[in-house]
Amino acid sequence: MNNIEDILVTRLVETYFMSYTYSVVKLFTHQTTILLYLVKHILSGLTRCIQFFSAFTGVLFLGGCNLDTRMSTFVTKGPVAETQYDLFMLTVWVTLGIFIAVGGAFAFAIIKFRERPNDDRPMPSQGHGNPLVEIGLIGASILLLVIIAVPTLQGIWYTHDTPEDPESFMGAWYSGEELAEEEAENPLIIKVIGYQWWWAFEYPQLGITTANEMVIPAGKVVHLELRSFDVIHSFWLPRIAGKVDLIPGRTNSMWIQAGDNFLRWKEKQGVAGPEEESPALRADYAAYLEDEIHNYYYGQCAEYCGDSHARMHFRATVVDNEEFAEWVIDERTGHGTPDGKTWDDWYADYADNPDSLTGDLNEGLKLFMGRAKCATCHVVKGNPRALGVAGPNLTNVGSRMSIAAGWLNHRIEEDGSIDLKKQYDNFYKWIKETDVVKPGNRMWKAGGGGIGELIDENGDPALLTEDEIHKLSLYLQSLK
Ligand code: HEC
Ligand SMILES: [Cu+2]
Repeated sequence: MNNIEDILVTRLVETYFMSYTYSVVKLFTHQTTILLYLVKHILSGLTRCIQFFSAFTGVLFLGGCNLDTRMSTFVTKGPVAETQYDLFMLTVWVTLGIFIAVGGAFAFAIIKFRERPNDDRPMPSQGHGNPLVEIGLIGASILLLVIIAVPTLQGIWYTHDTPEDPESFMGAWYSGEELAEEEAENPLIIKVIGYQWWWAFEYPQLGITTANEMVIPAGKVVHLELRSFDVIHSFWLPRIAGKVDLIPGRTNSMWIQAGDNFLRWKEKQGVAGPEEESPALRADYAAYLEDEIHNYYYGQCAEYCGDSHARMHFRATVVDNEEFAEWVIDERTGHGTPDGKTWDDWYADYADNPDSLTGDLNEGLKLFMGRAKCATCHVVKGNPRALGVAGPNLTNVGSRMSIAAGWLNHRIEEDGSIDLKKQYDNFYKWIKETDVVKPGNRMWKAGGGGIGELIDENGDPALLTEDEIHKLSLYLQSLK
């Protein structure tokens, strides 16, 4: 029902933001055609001419309003996005030059040789096949393409080859323990796995996995390995890096960096010499990371991948080194039982005397492990029996700012905190009508395993009741 609408919206969004060369060239070719058409048809009336130009500039101004959105490719945070932005602008200038030259010649010809009333001038001489002009134009086109192609290729290699930056080596900034020795000279590695329609983020060096909201340190190189579980997806975190596809059966790689490293930042500040180093300068750099980079970034799957593609978002939380280490510990520790029993005791009660486990959270957990079958698809770190991997890892899901791969938000934009009421509503809504929130998703129907297919002892459909959903929602909120 919503699919066509989703596809349309996604396509529009994609087209709008797309920074591929061909779209730019196309845009300008179209503009030339439209402009010529308009010039031809409105020249007779000066008023219409004025209308046209005010509309044209109006459109330009409207475009200007949108540059600083949360998924803008124009407000870059870090070297990868910056390189891609520079390439985009180079392409814009080259194509703008072509547009002005071609459009100008066209407009000139149309105006100069237009038909006038009672025009009895003879037909101008018709020239054809001047070798100098033809070779010149071909040469100019080749030159322009080379001007675009060389930095494009450089940009592709730049994005692909993770730089060796000693300041980004895990050993240089990661303050948590348990770092295997050989990892000290590697950057942080994250395995990004695309699923219809959500993302898993594995941190192999740290032994943790999270979903839909990746956490990365500010100013450090992060190496990404991109894989897909099913169809082609595309990783796109506009402010930090452009798109790279996740392709079934192969691993693509790229690197990202939220903010500049010390060296690059110094160069931009115009601080002399790469060797320049002082505590005051370091403090300024730390302030730059804190004020400009430390933030919450919005990403989106950028390759049409099925029903809920438009609802396959993700987030990147950029934190400082200490916060990162704390987050890793939180993720590793996971969760205990609602009233502090050991898991062994809880499971003993659950088997022998489930009625002794009372209270909303215990009820929620019992449903999670039992009738609602949540644990068959979801991991909750700490809980030794919640080991399912068909869905997102739910460790600390109560601390995340969104669920359903970023589609249901509960982040308060002003201060970055969680709106608890909204969070509850989102969990509730998600469990109650998963299929409506994200059409086609794999939690609702999974070939006899999804929650839209729950059955009772007699084999009759038995969807979760409102009270059950309430308790499950409270339980999920407590996972933080
Ligand atoms: C058949 C496997 C399966 C079962 C059973 C299942 N889930 Fe899921 N769950 C998924 C999948 C797949 C997703 C990702 C859906 C998407 O975003 O497209 C998901 C997503 C979620 C999310 C959002 C996580 C995030 O970070 O976006 C929550 C919360 C969740 N499930 C809770 C539950 C609860 C509670 C139950 C039990 C009532 C449950 N799930 C049962 C597969 C399952
Ligand atoms: Cu996708």
